[in-house]
Amino acid sequence: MNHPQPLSAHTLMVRDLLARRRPGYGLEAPFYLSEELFRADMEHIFGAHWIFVAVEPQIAEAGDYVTIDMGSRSILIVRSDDLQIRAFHNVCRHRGSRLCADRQGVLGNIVCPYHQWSYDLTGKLVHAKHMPDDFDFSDLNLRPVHVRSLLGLIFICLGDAPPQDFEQMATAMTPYLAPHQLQQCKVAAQVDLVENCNWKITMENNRECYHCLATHPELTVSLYEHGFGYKPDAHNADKLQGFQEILERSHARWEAMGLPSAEIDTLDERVTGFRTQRLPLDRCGQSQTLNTEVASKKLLADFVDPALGGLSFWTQPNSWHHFMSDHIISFSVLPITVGKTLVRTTWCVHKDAVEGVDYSVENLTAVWNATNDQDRRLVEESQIGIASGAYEPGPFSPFIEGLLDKFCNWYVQRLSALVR
Ligand code: 3BY
Ligand code: FES
Ligand code: FE
Repeated sequence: MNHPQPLSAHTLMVRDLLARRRPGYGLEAPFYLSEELFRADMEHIFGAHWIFVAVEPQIAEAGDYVTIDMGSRSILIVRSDDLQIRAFHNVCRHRGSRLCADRQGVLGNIVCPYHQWSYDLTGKLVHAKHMPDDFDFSDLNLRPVHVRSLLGLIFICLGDAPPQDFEQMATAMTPYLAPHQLQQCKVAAQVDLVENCNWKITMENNRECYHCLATHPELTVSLYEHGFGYKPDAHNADKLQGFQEILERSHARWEAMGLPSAEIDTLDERVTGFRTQRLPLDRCGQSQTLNTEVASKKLLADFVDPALGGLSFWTQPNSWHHFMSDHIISFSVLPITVGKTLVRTTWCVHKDAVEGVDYSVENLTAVWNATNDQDRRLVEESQIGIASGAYEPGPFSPFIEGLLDKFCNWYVQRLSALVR
């Protein structure tokens, strides 16, 4: 007969913290500071969910690869000769060397730098010198990682049994994303920013615009103040009504053009929680640029109207994206250590857009480079305050921090389901 194992002190501590979380309030300090919680996050959140890591234009051709680091993990993502996208643990089956140290490049075979064991792009071990004649290569293929592309957005799952509801997200999102044709784009710029904070502080900051007006002068040129998940209160009802009218008019226009625009929100209802909505942009309404006009004259796909607002797509636990008429911007948040987080921002334009003619990288990246840097300062100050010992979780605004609450709800639910 199986006797249940007693729970370890660590598991009890995590379960106690999860059980104590007050909905509508922030998380307690150990969630941002404790090595044990970080291990739980890496095992149960980043080790078991669909994680957004890259876009297909980064690996457009056979042999192209990128490597992704999450905590101590390193993952190799390649496009094989049959043009499939494949992902593997970036670890040699001989004595464990990391295979590819670079962030991106082109490969014929995957050759280990240590003793040159070689794997083809399907992960099959094809060459190992000085091994016995009857050596069985077939046991020693690279360990695969689950990988899915949602119309060019690449997600991986390190768990053995990936959440099945990725399919539901893909089905719901396909009509929204398909018109922008990310797979026909090229990467115009990619910037890595390391933030000295826990990854959840980075994500929480993304899930509210309470801070936007005071912090983001460049972004709020194009972003409507009331466009980010506000609920009416006594002070903003009029302005919100005004935004609602703009939203309805814009949605009617875009839907008539075959561009789905209505909100879908499953952020704290699904394992693979996500949210989308096409949001009008202010002024010229074209793009998240300093003058709100398109950054690339060569529009995406077959678009002729530059004023398509921004289709936003947010996924749990680690990404957000804005699809506009002229470019697509994607953000992937990847934990490095408990107090260090990578924010990788990727700007894509039409693959035929010519730098210096159709767009400049400086203009394309100006708003979000500035915004990311402003956010970096906010999240680093939060980490410092939370680490000071005086922090206690405070209440969220029920009017403008609803999506932040959903992020925390999702996180607490998922960890509670998996920490045993
Ligand atoms: O880009 C986003 O998803 C939002 C918009 C404003 C706050 N946050 C950065
Ligand atoms: Fe890779 Fe030896 S560790 S070939
Ligand atoms: Fe911000």
